[in-house]
Amino acid sequence: MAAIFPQKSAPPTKHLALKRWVSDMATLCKPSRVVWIDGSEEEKKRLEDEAVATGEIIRLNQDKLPGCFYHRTAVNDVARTEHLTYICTKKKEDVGPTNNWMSPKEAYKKAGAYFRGAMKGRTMYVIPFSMGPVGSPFAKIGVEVTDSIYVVLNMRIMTRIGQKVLDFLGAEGEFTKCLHSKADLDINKRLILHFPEDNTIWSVGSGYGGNVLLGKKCLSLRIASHMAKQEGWLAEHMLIMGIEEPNGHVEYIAAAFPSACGKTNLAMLIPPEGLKAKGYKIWTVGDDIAWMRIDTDGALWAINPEAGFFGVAPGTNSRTNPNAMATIKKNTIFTNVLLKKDFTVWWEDSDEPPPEEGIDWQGRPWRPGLKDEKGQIVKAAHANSRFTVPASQCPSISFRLEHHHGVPISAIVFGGRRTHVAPLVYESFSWQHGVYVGATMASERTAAQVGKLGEVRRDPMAMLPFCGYHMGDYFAHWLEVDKRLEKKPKIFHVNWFRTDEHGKFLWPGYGENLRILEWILDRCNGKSQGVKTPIGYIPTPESLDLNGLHLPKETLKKLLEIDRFTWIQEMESQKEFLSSFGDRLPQEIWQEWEEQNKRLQE
Ligand code: OXD
Ligand code: MN
Repeated sequence: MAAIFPQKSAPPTKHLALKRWVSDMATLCKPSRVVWIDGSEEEKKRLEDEAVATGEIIRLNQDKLPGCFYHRTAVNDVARTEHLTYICTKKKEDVGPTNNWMSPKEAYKKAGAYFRGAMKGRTMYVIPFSMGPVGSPFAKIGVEVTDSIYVVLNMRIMTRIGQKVLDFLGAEGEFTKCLHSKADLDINKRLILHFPEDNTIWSVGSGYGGNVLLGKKCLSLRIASHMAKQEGWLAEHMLIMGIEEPNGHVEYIAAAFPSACGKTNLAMLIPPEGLKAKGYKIWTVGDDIAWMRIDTDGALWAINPEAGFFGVAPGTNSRTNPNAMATIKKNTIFTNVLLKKDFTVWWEDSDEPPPEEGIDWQGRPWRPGLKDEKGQIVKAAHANSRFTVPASQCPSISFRLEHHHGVPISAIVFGGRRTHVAPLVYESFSWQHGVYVGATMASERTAAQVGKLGEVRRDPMAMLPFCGYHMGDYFAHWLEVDKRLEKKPKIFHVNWFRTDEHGKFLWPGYGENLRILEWILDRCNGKSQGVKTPIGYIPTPESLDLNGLHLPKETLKKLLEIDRFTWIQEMESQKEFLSSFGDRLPQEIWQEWEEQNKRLQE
């Protein structure tokens, strides 16, 4: 024990099962010491100094970027590796066709071999963390053990960590056991394993946020979706934002978009001039994850379980997201962006022109126009380079982020990145139809996943990589929620990414998206007009406030067009996808598909 806990004092908890688990993990990974994270400022400073000394992180220019640090991951470790991500349940059929499956026995054995002795010569940090405000009825506790200070520093930003969490956990509280080791960062020995039946996550061989900040995708989505199914709530890949109306009333929406489709930008939107003048204001509650429960008032209430943003850097600038730019001026960890000579950072499509020189995300000297051996332009920052920053620094942050009961949701918005097919916005006919709309959502692949960019994939409710159980059962769970909801949010679908015949975006996006949200909320309050189409209600041209936008009538027509021919093809592709769930696809979803198909054929 002395070798494992060479600290002055014993582990700061009375939780025997937790102490035993940490001790077992230390026996497996063989670190030289175990340090329990208390979450204090002194500890933060100590860890930063140590990680700077070893080169794990680089201290940035403290005059220009106070409290900011820089980190590079391994070149083959820059995005989530979905093909190495598994759900490990006793029965294979429980994970469905959209997840990789491994039996718990095989998974523990295989990864156990990678973890064995993996922390030799390193420190094992024990991070108690809370997803959701500590003590909130929504909150779930996890404990992550890791051999990476980068992980500790990121978890400090993304979650609530330390002694207060242990105190809340007490001697017997439930917690998710999260084990992480960088090991030797070998992609051939990388595994991201989820054991929903054991409330356990094991991640080995990676240092990329989405794979190693285990409170985020692994706990808050894959494990939590499983818990939510058992406990009757929803764990979703959704932003949450408040829209303050001219009369001061704030309405909240939750919106699901696949990774890297602008969720962070939408969540922090600044109203365009016309709507600002009307008195609209946006409050950011979350940019990635929503946990939603039906409360005693019969309405759907949501919290953002995270405390920080892990946002994509390239493309973030004062035009696309001024609030994010203001947020990341201090206390930010930048990963895989360009390091400038003056120890500040840069990325493609940022505010400043490219610097004359710098060190790129791979640690190599870089200058604008540099080409590789194949003659391709070398990017300064990786397309999935990130910033990690406390949500509290965001100028538009809602004080409700810390509210134990969260916010009431008026509308749920699903969105895809489609160049054709889906109109700018439409409203589903009912909750059941809305679940079908979410179930058949599709998008083009982005840089947040390893794979071929641009390829269209179905991504139901943006949960394809994150649903911790059979998606047929997941749709059934959404339908089940309907039965208990008394105040039902309306369900919408949006597509900001429609293009013309030259591939140019038809809709300006960003702040202008508020015009669509305004229509959505007006629909929820029975204040705006819709036209019935075979796929749902679309706005009448007059019901959208386009004041100051100068959008040609013809463009608006194209944006709202529902081309029956393309949609009939779309229905066939949906049918193929839905069939993959076999008899676990609820009949109600087939019924919605059939009725919509009929409406389109009429
Ligand atoms: C993310 C993702 O990082 O969805 O949020 O990949
Ligand atoms: Mn995400």
